[in-house]
Amino acid sequence: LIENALRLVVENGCGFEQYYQPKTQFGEVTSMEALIRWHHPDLGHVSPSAFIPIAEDIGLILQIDEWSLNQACRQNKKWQDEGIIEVPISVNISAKHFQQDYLIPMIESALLESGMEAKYLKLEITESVFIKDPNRVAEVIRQIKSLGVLISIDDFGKGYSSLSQLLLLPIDEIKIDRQFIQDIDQNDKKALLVKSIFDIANGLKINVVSEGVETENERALLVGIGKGEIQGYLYSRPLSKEGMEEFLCVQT
Ligand code: G
Ligand code: G
Ligand code: MN
Ligand code: NA
Repeated sequence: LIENALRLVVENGCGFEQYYQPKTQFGEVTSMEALIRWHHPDLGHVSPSAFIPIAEDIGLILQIDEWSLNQACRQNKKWQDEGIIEVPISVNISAKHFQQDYLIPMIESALLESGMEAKYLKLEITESVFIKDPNRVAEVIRQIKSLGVLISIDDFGKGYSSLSQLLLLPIDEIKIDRQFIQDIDQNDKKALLVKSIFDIANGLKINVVSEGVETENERALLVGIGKGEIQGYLYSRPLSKEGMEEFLCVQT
């Protein structure tokens, strides 16, 4: 059922919506993450954690991510042109793209079509991309970097995690997985682990994002640990375009 509904949405090119979650540093919005939303007339809201894996299995993920990428670049450029905000936007990209030849042309086309400068685009990839053919992945990452686009490692520490990736690849950012952030103020082991991640990343000049920050105590502890961005419900849930514009209005 979801499969057929997804096929229809992808074919018709509508039915998805993009939400945006701010990332902040010292309370200021420093970037944002684009997150896809799907509302189906009969199925209701279908979570991306449910439909993205299906889309990956049935070969629709390339088109979905292409939609997300184009939409994010277009919207971010529009916000820049309107003088609303000028920050990088992050787009989640499935590991599947690294087994195809379409990723680079897809990025080039999104930048060209939107007119957004490459330095405002960040791609979030998970560690799982490195499982298959790490050499090829490294080469694709270098090609992305040569376009001037930034690379972020999402859900850092969650799965197949290796510091050697950080040392060998031109990574711009890591996003520490929510499991390490949750209740960090009450867990000395988490705090110690996260502190050591910050130390290495700061030393390598890699940006650190703490994901899933929900409480003031978590935020305060993280700010004490090191320099980085905060993302989570404490500041804001993912917002619609209109919601984000309202949020930014209140902020400034
Ligand atoms: O907001 P949350 O429920 O929004 O997101 C759930 C999962 O879906 C996250 O792992 C997120 O990275 C992923 N996701 C959200 N939007 C996209 C997208 O456009 N493409 C891909 N590949 N994954 C996405
Ligand atoms: O896998 P990825 O990091 O791209 O997914 C981000 C997911 O985390 C999205 O589903 C987003 O809605 C969710 N998220 C963002 N901030 C918080 C938070 O503070 N708490 C929880 N529980 N989820 C969050
Ligand atoms: Mn992400
Ligand atoms: Na994540």
